[in-house]
Amino acid sequence: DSTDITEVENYMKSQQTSPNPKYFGKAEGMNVIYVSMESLQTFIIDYELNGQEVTPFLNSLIKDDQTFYFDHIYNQTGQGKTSDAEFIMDNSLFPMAQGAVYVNKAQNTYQATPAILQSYGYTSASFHGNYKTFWNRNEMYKSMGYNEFFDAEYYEMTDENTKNYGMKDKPFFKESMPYLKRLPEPFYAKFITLSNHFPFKMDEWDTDFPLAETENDVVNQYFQSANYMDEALEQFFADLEASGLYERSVIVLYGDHYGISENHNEAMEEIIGKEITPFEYTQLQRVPVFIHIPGETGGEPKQTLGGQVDVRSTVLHLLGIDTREYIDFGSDLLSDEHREIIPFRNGDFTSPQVTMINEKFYDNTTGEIIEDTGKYSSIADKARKQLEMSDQILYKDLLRFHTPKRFTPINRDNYQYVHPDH
Ligand code: GP9
Ligand code: MN
Repeated sequence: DSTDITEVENYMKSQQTSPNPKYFGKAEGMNVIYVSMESLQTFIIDYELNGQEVTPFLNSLIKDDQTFYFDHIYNQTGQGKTSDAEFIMDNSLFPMAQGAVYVNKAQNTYQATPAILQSYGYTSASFHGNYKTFWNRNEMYKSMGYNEFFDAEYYEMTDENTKNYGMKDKPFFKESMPYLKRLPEPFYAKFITLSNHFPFKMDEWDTDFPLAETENDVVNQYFQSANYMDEALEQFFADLEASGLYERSVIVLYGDHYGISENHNEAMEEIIGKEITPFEYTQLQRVPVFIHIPGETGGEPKQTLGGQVDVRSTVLHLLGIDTREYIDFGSDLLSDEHREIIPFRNGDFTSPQVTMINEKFYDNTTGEIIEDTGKYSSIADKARKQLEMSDQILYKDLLRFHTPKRFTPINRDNYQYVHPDH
């Protein structure tokens, strides 16, 4: 019923973050390229393995004038992993507490980024070197309004080019370029990398980067595999420059979720040189976010506390799009009004002073447990409220009743992802 959407709409009005006039519209009309960086966690940025940088290209982007780097963004994914991260990025809603929203709620009504950008003349496409039915993407993409889906069928899935779920990142980006160049501009394109996936084992001919030297193969291999992704990204950026697209595109790179689970804490303690308490484990849930904007000055790494849910309004504001019309749980990372209560999908949260893990509050400065004076549980209530509202939207399919101005609702029948040879 429609009273529920009214409640959500009123809540949104009370939560609005005004765009920062310094950045609003600075990338108006540009192409938008997102890269989902498989399993990339923030701890590995600037990390040196025996004096050797693991991600030299990403590290160089931090120093690049035109890149905004955020080092305090927490992943908010649940069991839907990569697909949850995609969902959050495109919808600014939270994924589900159980199961994957891509699998369970693909038929719902959404007002996702590809659909929003359509009314501004954009074409959209997703690129991924795995088959289209994985994570039910071919169904969910219809609801989100993706015009094209370049899945495994568009790539040379040879033994040499693939491992684990599909394409290795270097051939994936290489083979994507001709398709990307053919898209009408402006476009919104999403690249979902794959080879830095658990258990991170590489084919020896693909790398000469050393393994880490803990007792744990998964952890050791992670460094090699992350280094390979970094090289693939460097190659992609070079190809974008050569094609001319680089100068007319905002590029957003984000880590999708953790790569190394708590089963590997012992080896990870060696890596980060600290005991992994619940508080430290939460710090490991940070994922890097880079936004490259031609002609803008990114400055020093930004410690703004945020979640993946905050990226969409940041980007839409850069494009000069007012997000007030949309149901959006995020808050522009570049705004002075940015909200810093970051819910995690399990109901925990972090905020500037305090982090809640399993009903316990931790002081962010000391990492020690602290008593609540009542103040912290009221922050917990605010975090929970956001998750509850978002859950209501998914369970009751409430966006059916929300009608933003300048938005054409998506008709799923207009979308299908069939390779031309079929
Ligand atoms: C599979 C890829 C990896 O297509 O997205 O999925 P993950 O296991 O990381 O969710
Ligand atoms: Mn993933």
